[in-house]
Amino acid sequence: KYLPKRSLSVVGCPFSGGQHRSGVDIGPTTLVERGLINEIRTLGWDVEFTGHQAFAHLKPASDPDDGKLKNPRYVSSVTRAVADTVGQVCKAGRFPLIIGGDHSLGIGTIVGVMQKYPDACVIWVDAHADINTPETTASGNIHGCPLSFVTGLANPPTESFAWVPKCLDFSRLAYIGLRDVDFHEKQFILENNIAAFSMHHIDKYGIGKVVDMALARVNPDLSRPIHLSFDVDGMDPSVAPSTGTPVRGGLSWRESMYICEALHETGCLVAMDIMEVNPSLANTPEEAEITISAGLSLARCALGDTLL
Ligand code: 4U7
Ligand code: MN
Ligand code: MN
Ligand code: MN
Repeated sequence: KYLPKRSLSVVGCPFSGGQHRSGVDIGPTTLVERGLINEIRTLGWDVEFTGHQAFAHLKPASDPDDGKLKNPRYVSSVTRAVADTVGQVCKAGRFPLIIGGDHSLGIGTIVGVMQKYPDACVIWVDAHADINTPETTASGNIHGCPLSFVTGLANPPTESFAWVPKCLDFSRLAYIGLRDVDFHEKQFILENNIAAFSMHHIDKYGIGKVVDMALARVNPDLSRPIHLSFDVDGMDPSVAPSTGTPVRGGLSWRESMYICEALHETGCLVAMDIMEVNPSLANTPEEAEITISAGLSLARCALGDTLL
């Protein structure tokens, strides 16, 4: 609907500054090494990939906490650069496939997508709600905060993030897969009437119905572009163990792929994040392997790998 040409740019974001565990920065390099580009080409996409984003030069010599927030300047510069890149890709009529990296990158991907598609909705697949504010975050890890920054719940979030526009209305955000939501985040979701489908709803209604209900809330006539932000910890640790903040009781392999397939089917998908793949946290080679396969498979399913 929005991208008649099937052209795509892979935006590799080797970045781990939004949380404290190292290794999530090798997520994108590993996905590309394992054949991501070719798999997408096989689906008929014209794929542009000119190497991963370089962030090292954005790291300040000193980056003291901003209130509770950790690495505030570094996360701010990196997400700002990502917003620029994603904005350019979208404006060129291409689909940005952003591979992380930790989920603080979502600040950049959402701001970038909104530059071209200001009325886009966001489907956030995650065990977590990632909507802590600089005041409510217990960890200070910015990967738990991106949605408070872009929705304006905390805007401007802090001095270091003064550039972030309020660009996502609560009525255009839907969660799928939630099961580890902090106390204040629950209040924010309820107070702002955000569409939130937890694992409980998936058990109750099934994933098919839940995707329909999520779309009915944020994109009832399929008249809006969709940005899918997929945190692999939304998946169950049995199928995506290599991630920084795994939570039991998550989406099965098929439920995860179904979400991507169903969003592809809408014809409205204009951008996708695959975040929090951290191969270095695997306890066995198999754990890394299945998590990387999951990442590759999510991309294929969202990009039109269908049998029928
Ligand atoms: B992820 C957490 F407290 N809510 O704020 C926090 F439980 O991008 C976790 O979804 C955030 O992986 C997880 O630190 C961020 C915590
Ligand atoms: Mn997340
Ligand atoms: Mn998460
Ligand atoms: Mn995580």
